Amino acid sequence: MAKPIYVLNGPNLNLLGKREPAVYGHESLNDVRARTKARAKAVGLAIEFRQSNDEGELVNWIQEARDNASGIIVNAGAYSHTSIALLDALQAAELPVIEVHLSNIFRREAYRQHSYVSQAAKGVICGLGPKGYELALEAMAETLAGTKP
Ligand code: CA2
Repeated sequence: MAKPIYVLNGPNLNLLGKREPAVYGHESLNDVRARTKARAKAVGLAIEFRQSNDEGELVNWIQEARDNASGIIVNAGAYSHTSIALLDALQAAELPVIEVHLSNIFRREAYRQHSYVSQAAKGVICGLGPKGYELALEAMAETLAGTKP
């Protein structure tokens, strides 16, 4: 059995659908999990979908992914803009990484317009809401199948 794709979500993403719908939409993180899982199944992949508000826990999960996953899709939330620890862990994982953001970080505050995570990512999807997770799954499937350089 192929190893799953780790889909890792950072701080405050557990609040999705509960506040700030104008920025993040109406879907809960559980809704996002369901659509991501369905898309994964459609492209022949399995996912391990997790969320943590704790930077160290995210680092531990990325280290775990090195042995147990075939790729990482990550929305590191605000840690994207601050965390060299997450960047180091992602680079050490030596796995394909795709970064996702629900909002278009380039239309927002200047402090959201740089992501450390991006330096470890094969690609970045932002501004497309929960659909971005599905697109990341498709891109990951193509990457793992070797059909995309
Ligand atoms: O657009 C994204 O996906 C973000 O990663 C979301 C983060 C934000 O810090 C990043 O700059 C961009 C925030 C996570 C969600 O925060 C919420 C706060 C209140 C209500 C709902 C979600």
